[in-house]
Amino acid sequence: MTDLLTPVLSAHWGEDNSWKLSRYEANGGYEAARKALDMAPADIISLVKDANLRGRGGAGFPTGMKWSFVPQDNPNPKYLVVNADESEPGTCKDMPLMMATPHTLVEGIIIAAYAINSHTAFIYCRGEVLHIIRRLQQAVREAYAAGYLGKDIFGKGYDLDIIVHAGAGAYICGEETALLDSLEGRRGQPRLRPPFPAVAGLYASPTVVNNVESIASVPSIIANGKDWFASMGTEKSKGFTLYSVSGHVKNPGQFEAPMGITMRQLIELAGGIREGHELKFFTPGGSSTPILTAEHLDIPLDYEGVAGAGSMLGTKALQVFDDTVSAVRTALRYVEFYKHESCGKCTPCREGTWWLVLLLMNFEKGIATQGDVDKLLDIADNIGGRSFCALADGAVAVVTSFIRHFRSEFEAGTHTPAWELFPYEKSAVF
Ligand code: L3W
Repeated sequence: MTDLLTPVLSAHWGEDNSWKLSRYEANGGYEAARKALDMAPADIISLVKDANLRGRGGAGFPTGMKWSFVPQDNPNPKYLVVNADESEPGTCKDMPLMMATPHTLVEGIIIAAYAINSHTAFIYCRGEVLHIIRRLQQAVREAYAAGYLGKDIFGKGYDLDIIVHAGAGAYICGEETALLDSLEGRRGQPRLRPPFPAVAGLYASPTVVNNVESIASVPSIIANGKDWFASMGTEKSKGFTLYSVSGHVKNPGQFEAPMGITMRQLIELAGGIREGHELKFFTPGGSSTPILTAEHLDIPLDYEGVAGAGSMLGTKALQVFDDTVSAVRTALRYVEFYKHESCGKCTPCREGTWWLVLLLMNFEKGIATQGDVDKLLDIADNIGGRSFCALADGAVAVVTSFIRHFRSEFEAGTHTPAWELFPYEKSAVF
């Protein structure tokens, strides 16, 4: 099974002092950045476009295309912002990457910032992960000391500063426009798009927001070429990627493999489902993606295959749940998360997630009534697509997909209220 793995980003994670500049350079680090600074920015963008690198933060938007949206005739400074606010439940790929080989990210930032003509880049990281923030700061300090950041990088006449910024720990700040508001010092709440950040982002200037893994993948594309990258993966989803497998498998962890590997293969790589149990359901990409079940074990985990199965690839965070798990309780636990993390800016999300939790608690307690399943679906229908950002859609995906696959479990937790069985008692109750 291990021949399915394609370690590129994770190739050196196990080495001593893998986070240090000296170790990174011993493994060929910063060669790609040197090469890139000899290229024309437009050629770098074309290369990344041709490699067909798609954003690894959840949406799969083509990275090179995003870079090409930056209007170079805009007189404002251009910014690169790395979204390191990894918070999607089950997602734990960017954190180990930044902990083990932070220089991969720094090198990717140099290349990406140069390509979009930016001289200031930010890494926006969750505030709680102090160890990661310190590791990033250490790597940035090392890069400055070596002349790889600051003025006249590698003596090639290009200047770049990187600022590591700690957020305060809010899921919503992983949404790119809320992240930008937070970075500007305001409460992190989503902005209306358009305008997209590429046109008017940080301080209303052209800004590219990319996920950690997307940026960290760039040096290997510069070093090995577009054909190498495009030789991995499926027709429309190219390259390697980090899958986070957690839950009821024997060996949970990060698995770096081509786009399009199947869930069955990933579960085998993770040692299989724990002894004596069977798969009940899994999330293909964190909790914001509709759950799938055993019948979906052989779909390719790429943007198209997962979409065809009625879900999304999202952050490639595969949470595996076996037959000991209650569908109702899991749905409640997930939706409680969205209710807690809702920024409150828009009504469908603020009120809707509250109502979803209230109803799901009744199912969990066994006091839901006949018709509450449809009420749940009706509330979900009134939230979906009506909120400011995708947070509420994540809560909707939980509810609708759990009911689609496990409606009978929800119905088993309902009862017919006494006043419907005995109309006389209704007047007694009210
Ligand atoms: C310029 C246009 N730029 C789109 C850019 C846009 C963004 C990127 C993707 O949500 C998903 C979400 C989560 N001109 C553009 C344009 N762009 N059209 O392309 O945009 P979009 O709207 O498709 O997605 P998004 O808002 O970035 C990401 C899902 O990922 N997810 C991940 C969650 C992860 C976290 C975390 O760990 N912090 O929150 C999981 O499934 O639900 O659907 O850059 O500007 N015409």
